[in-house]
Amino acid sequence: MDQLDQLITEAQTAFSAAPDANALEQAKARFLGKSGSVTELLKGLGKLDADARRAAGAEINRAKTAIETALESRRDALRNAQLQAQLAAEALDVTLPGRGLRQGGIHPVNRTLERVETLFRSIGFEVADGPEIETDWHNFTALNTPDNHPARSMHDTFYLEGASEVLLRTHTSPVQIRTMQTHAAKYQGGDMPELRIIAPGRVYRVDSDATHSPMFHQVEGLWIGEQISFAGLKGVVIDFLQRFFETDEMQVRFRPSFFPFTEPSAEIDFAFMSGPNKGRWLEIAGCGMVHPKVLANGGIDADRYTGFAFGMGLDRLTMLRYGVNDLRLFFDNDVRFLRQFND
Ligand code: 2NM
Repeated sequence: MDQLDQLITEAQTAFSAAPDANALEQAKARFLGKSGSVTELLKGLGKLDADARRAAGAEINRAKTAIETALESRRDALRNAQLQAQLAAEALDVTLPGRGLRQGGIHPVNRTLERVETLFRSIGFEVADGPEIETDWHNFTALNTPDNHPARSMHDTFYLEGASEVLLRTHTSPVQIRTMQTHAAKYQGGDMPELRIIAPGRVYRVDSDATHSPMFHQVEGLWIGEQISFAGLKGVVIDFLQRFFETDEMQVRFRPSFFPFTEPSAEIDFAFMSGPNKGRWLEIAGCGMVHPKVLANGGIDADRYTGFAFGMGLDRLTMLRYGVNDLRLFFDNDVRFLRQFND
């Protein structure tokens, strides 16, 4: 049986020397394969008589098991080595500090919006909103805009395809109409409390150059009650402009103008009394006393209540506050531009 022990040793040596799984399988064939040493020994058993065959068979099987065990243990060792190598190659230092999340920022126009909302809320206004896709009635007719008014033309207003009475709102006034209607309906036949709202949001006009974008942002204000006057309008607007631009060193003027939805109407200009824009009149808003027909379209008793309204561009407010000279910068969304408002 020296021969068998030697065979076992030979196999163990061969398996240990196999550098990888392939070499190991080839080494295995030399001992356990179809014409391997162990198989040949088993084939030789037929020539022995029964007793000798039983004894030799047992010994050969013991050797075979020992070789198989050696094979299995080498397979394990190679698998393990391979796994260790892979783990080492894919090593990850979980104790490293994270790279951090790149933080987003508030868009400058939204900064202005938040500021405008805060300022108006502080004097008792609520923020109203409504649909950007509007009916011709809410956007024009209810606002006393004549059928032949140029603003209604397809050169100025985006109409939805195949729908002559559905359009992208050209101002946020339809929100004012809708809010008036809801408010008036709530107090039908009784005393109606004052309505004080601003309506900010996206509006759309067929227009595109350095100072006009087909989509821009507007905020409109509306104050309706029993004693609401143009004097109140001037107070609210002047106070807002001084607080928004953080200076009292400012002149404000109301220039007579015309809007279908207000009477009388005015354009509002202001001029800084110091700083780089000192003495230059800047157009900032339009305003007026809400036309009685518009109040009536909002369901409000125009014999009892009056109101003022004003509208201005949030984009323009933002340009003036931060000294931005091209409106399109707000819509390119180049982070190098936007980051400057978030440092
Ligand atoms: C402006 C200028 C003047 C305005 C009118 C109304 C409504 F719906 F109450 F009649 N809201 N906003 C208005 C008036 C808007 O924007 C330049």
